[in-house]
Amino acid sequence: MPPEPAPAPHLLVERSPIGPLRLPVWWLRDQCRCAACLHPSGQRTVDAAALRHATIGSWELRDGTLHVVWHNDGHDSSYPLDSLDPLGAARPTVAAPAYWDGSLTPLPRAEHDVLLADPAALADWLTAVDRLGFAVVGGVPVVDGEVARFAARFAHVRVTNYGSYFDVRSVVDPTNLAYSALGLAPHTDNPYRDPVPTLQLLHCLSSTTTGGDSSVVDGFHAADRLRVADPEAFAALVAGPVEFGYRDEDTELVARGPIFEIGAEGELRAVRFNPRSLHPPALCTPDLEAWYRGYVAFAELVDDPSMQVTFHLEPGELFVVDNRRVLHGRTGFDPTAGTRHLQGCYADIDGLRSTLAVLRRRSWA
Ligand code: NM2
Ligand code: OGA
Ligand code: ZN
Ligand code: ZN
Repeated sequence: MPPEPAPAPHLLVERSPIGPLRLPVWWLRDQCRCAACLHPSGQRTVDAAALRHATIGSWELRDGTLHVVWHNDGHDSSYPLDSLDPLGAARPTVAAPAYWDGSLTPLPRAEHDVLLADPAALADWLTAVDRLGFAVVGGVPVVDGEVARFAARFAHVRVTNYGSYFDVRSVVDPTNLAYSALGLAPHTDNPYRDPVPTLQLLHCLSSTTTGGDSSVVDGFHAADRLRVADPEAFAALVAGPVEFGYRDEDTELVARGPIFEIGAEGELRAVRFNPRSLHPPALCTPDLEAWYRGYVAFAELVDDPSMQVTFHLEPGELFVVDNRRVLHGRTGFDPTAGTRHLQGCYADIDGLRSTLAVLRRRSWA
């Protein structure tokens, strides 16, 4: 007997109100949203491995809906044509981030008690974090651990080797330069971690000394300026990856990644920039000279005051950064002239976006 012909991999609907359609059979079976295929939770129950057996028994187009009876298991599916979305129109597009520099005014800022009392104000503030990659809060209680409590109101705190939150002040024999009085050039935190925390918060508990001014820089804007000025150096920083590490008595972290991480559509997804924890690339690294040209030029760009938004955190003030995009730094301070005590914590931006989406669902935004 001759072998059975393989079933057609697609269904051709030559004449439909929305034009001719070529529908891959496995895709079509996967689109079914009947009560058996879509659990009341909203999660799909379609078994991916079983798609292999899907073959169409019969189909018809009636009242703007495609009806299919499946040959393999007798399942019935109905697809309103407008749900088939041939142009992909229903897919949400991600808004391109709005780049900023040191001229940004006013600063994205809100008062703590307003954020807690008014969901619309919280939605606006979270939107600023999402679009600009940073925002400030005033009037935060000057209480130990408040930074993590505040973060937990809109995201999930990321516990690390530094704890669920950590003190940032000058100590004798610091294990991390953040715990000294030295200035810190703009950087992203924890590139030696995989995955890198996507949010960082820093909350000021006391500040009576001189210096210790904070700055934030739009790393995507600076990277884009480098791309225009020196495409070859930019490409070397994309190609990476390079190694970052951190070690102390009971921690040893190493992770690899490029300085500039690029998404599927060529968009910037993340910047990793932290000279303190970089392991300089090996001599055999391809394009090493272009890499260093880009690395130094990027450091100059983010050090340029015209790119920086600068402020002095007072007790009760806090800022949050998107740690994949916005670099933060501080000027040095005099630890003998007074105190400077911040507390910080890490959290993740997926939780922030979820909170924002739920607020929008309830039309607070
Ligand atoms: N601290 C403040 O990524 C870094 O190593 C920056 C992080 C120690 C948690 C400092
Ligand atoms: C940090 C950091 C800045 C500051 O803790 O990661 O960069 O203002 N601190 O102390
Ligand atoms: Zn179904
Ligand atoms: Zn830092």
